[in-house]
Amino acid sequence: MAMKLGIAFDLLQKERNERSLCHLYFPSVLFFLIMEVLFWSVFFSGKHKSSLVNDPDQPENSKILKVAIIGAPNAGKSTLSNQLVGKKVFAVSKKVHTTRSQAQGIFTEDDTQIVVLDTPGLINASKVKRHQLERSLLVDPWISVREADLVLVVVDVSDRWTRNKLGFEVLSCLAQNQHIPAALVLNKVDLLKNKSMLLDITVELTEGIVNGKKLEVRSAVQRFCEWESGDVEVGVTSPCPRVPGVKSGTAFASPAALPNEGLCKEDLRKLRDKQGWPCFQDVFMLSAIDSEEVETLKRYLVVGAKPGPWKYHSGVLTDQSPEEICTSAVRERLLEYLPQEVPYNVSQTVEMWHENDNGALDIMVKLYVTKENHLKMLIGQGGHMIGRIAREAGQDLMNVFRCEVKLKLSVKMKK
Ligand SMILES: Nc1nc2c(ncn2[C@@H]2O[C@H](COP(=O)(O)OP(=O)(O)OP(=O)(O)O)[C@@H](O)[C@H]2O)c(=O)[nH]1
Ligand SMILES: [Mg+2]
Repeated sequence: MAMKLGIAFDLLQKERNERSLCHLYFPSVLFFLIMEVLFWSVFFSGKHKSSLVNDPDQPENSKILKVAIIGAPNAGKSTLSNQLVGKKVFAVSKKVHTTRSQAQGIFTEDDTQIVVLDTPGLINASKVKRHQLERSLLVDPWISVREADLVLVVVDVSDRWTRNKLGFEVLSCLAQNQHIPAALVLNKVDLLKNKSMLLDITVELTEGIVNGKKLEVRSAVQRFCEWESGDVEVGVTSPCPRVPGVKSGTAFASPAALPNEGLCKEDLRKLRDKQGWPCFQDVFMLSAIDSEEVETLKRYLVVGAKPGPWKYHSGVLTDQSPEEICTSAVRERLLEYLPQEVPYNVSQTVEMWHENDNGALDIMVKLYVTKENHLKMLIGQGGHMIGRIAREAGQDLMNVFRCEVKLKLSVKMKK
């Protein structure tokens, strides 16, 4: 317990810094400490799921904002989501389609709760069919957007093939949900040598219109200072000009449940010719790997939250179960170390989940493969590969669960 308390205190110190609280008195330190220990003990004892269904604690003037993070595969959506939550609760990898279904991350600060909806990269039905991907990859981003109060569209500015045009799926999703405010996030700015290109990219991806006005280039920080001083209203949708080339109609008034469901052929054709979206209310330029750069966006979300009841208890960080966090940590390593199609053809089941008396977790996961050569690659010479994946995924789980984790992996051929 002493160790747990020590760790919780480190955690607390980090969060204190992140929140930039200037004055923390001893009783409030104790309060946070108790809350933190309470949360993690709920997590360890496998009762995390029940804490999700328990009534959220509601402060007097509770505020909430549900933010859907959408974009092309590999744009950095999960990296940004983790950074916003302040903990790594979503899998990240350099390969596409790391995120297979929508999941929620939560950060709660004072009276405000931000629910971050991380989504799979937006793709079309033919790709899903061709690569035999799960249906959740197709529909989950759309479902998340419909639930959201704000949509963040993430674009990888380091990808010179995609950075000058919003994908058709992104445009279609925005066009069918025009009633939901959206902001553009230009990500991976650290990889861009010539930063002045960001201005051209912004003009292209917004058609030169932001917040209903012709683009004025100002830094996000300056804009943030204006909100703080009350000069700019945040969280209010500005009247969006009709999307040029797409006629107004009932399709846009009633959001579609499924990709492209609400658009007629003519609308779809016009969207295909479009490059950007003129209805973004703001633009952010950042590197999601850098917590400081994400801070401005985080403040924007907090300031934009609306009065309303919280969705989760303040101690909850994600709606994923511990088992889901475990399989996604393993998956992350599979994507990292195995070539091309191998990780996409591995399925997993959690065979055992046991918490010891000393609080340590014993976990056994079985990996199923369909091909003999995949089996060999996954095990590696002398079990080197599987050992490495188990070790590193186990380490990730220790960081998330903040306890000793023994993760064992076994591999089996699926008949
Ligand atoms: N250099 C740099 N790399 C980044 C940044 N953001 C994300 N990445 C990297 O980009 C890769 C993809 O990141 P993810 O967060 O998994 O991307 P995603 O959009 O969630 O991907 P899918 O779930 O597959 O759609 C990872 O290797 C990240 O480390 C950034 O700001 N800078
Ligand atoms: Mg992802």
